[in-house]
Amino acid sequence: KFPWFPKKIAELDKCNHLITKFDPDLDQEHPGFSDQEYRKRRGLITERAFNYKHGDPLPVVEYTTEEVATWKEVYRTLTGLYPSHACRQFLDALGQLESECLYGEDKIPQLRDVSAFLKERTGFQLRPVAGLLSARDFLASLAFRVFQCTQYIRHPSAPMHSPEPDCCHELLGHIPMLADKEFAQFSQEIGLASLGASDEDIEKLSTNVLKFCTQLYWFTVEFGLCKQNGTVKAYGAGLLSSYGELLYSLSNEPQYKPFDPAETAIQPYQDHSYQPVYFVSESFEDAKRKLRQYSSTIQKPFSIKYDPYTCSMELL
Ligand code: H2B
Ligand code: FE
Repeated sequence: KFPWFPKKIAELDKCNHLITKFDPDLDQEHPGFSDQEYRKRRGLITERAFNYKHGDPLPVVEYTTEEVATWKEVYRTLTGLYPSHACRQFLDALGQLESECLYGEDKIPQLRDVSAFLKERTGFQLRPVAGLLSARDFLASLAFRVFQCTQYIRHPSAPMHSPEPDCCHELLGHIPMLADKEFAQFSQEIGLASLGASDEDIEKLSTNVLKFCTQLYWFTVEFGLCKQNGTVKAYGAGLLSSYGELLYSLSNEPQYKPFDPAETAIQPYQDHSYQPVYFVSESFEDAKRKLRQYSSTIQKPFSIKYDPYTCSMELL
């Protein structure tokens, strides 16, 4: 027996379980915890995400002057580092987003426009989400090439760091990479591997499939590094949206390991500070090949194929 999982894209409406550990209403460490105005504003934005159903037009948020100022600061600081620190695929996509006037320091991009941009390139589309989603729900949406995006912005007192995902993290960290074909496919395949994973541990993984996929996602999509022309560059969204960790990850302080799914599965991770270890991929092609090789050894009671014509899962 395996847990329920979405078979059709519209069933992502049921994949809405939030994790509240970094919520500004509950987490005293959150920079917005004692700011009533900020929490009220967040509430307005997240309410629309809560009520969103598949097929609805993506909500348009009228950002305030203060919110745009936060974006501008983050945008300026990070774009200064990208040419030397970000991988080629990221820089290419960011260049396109800027030349199509979707990205710039003066306005926060709208999910609606960004979703259309991605759909044309890799078939990925966006869905609004109210906060940090459970790993199961988050990974399930990737299997449908749907990326769940928050729309609120971090607190103005801490523009360089956010303990939880916010629109700077999604738009600057994740979106440009999702415009790359190889990377998009890699992301979808992590999602597919997670579907219907039971909570029982598998001896071979020394953990369960869901945790395996979560760790894999963490050390690649969020904190991955890759080799390019003999140097190491960043492609993980957690790095590309954090000035401090982007610098640190490419300094000589942290430890590097070659990307290997079995290794990422057992590497403990940090969600309160910088990672002590990063995994370096040879290329996305190579990462995808290793992931496939590895996930083909995971026994599931069924095999699954995504049908892009009907946007549904075929169980074989
Ligand atoms: N939820 C949201 N809203 N954004 C994320 O980037 C995210 C998430 N990442 N839930 C997930 C968890 C990731 O850390 C893994 C799969 O647990
Ligand atoms: Fe993320």
